[in-house]
Amino acid sequence: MSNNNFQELFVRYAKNPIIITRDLPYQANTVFNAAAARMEGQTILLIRIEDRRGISHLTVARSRDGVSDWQFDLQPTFPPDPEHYPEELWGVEDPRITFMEESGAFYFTYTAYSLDGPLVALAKTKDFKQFERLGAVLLPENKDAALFPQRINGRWAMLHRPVLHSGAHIWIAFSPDLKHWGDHQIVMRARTGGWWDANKIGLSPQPLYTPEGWLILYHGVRVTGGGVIYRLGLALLDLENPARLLRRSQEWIFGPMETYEQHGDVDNVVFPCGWIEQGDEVRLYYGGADTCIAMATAHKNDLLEYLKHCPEK
Ligand code: M1P
Repeated sequence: MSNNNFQELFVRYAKNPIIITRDLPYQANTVFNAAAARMEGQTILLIRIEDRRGISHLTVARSRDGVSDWQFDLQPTFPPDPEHYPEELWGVEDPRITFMEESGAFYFTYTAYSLDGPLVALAKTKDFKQFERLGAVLLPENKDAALFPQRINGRWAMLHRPVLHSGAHIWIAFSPDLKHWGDHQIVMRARTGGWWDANKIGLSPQPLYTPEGWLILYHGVRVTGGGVIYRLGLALLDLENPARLLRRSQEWIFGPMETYEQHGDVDNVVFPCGWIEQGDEVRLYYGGADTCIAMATAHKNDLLEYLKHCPEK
């Protein structure tokens, strides 16, 4: 149960968690960090499953109502393929799906865990049955990437999170063809000192279009004597120039409070990789404590209204 009086913007689904490892059709260690999309009246989750070696793959789960009666692929849908893609040696993790209207295809970024560290890779699908890999697009150490759904001033754009000498901040890159990326710029820095999002942040799900700007949900990592705490904040980026940060929440708006978020393979983690819009409602799919998948809903207007009261930048 919630233990303070903050008016939660995201309301947890009462029957969380919606997917646990025991629901899967095959043995695994954990299920978490799912990307989400809607296709043909179904919610599709591309879920991260860590096997009992510690290596992750992605599997598709489908549901009509987006919370129950999940139909899982019976085998890993998108297993690592290190023979053809050596960067996938230690698995594929944390996808983020973006539907590209221009090509009518779903593109997804994912973390390929290479010998030289995690890097950003890209793939596409039209049906979540057949997949085309576009390969590694950003060097290690980099992850937490997602594409924008449309070209911006003629170029594709992607948010990403390299780890640098100064910390882990959110960057943007642009591309003429989704393969060659450049014009790198920093969008949002991790705060410093005692802040909840000091030193390390990362994009959570894919950016969402709103008439007021690109809506961003990001995670901030607080390192404490008892371990890390992963919490979520909001931001708004300029529609025409998404390298420009318009607003950013000062407080976290969602954090681990329930048992399934506080205890698991990694305690005190909420980690969303997907959200879906249904009218004004936004459904957020997130990993709880790196061990299960949970869902929470918010109203997009409430998120934007909240951001309006946040300081500029
Ligand atoms: O254990 C929490 C998360 O840690 C990593 O996220 P990040 O590098 O952004 O801090 C990832 O391994 C993620 O999968 C995991 O949920």
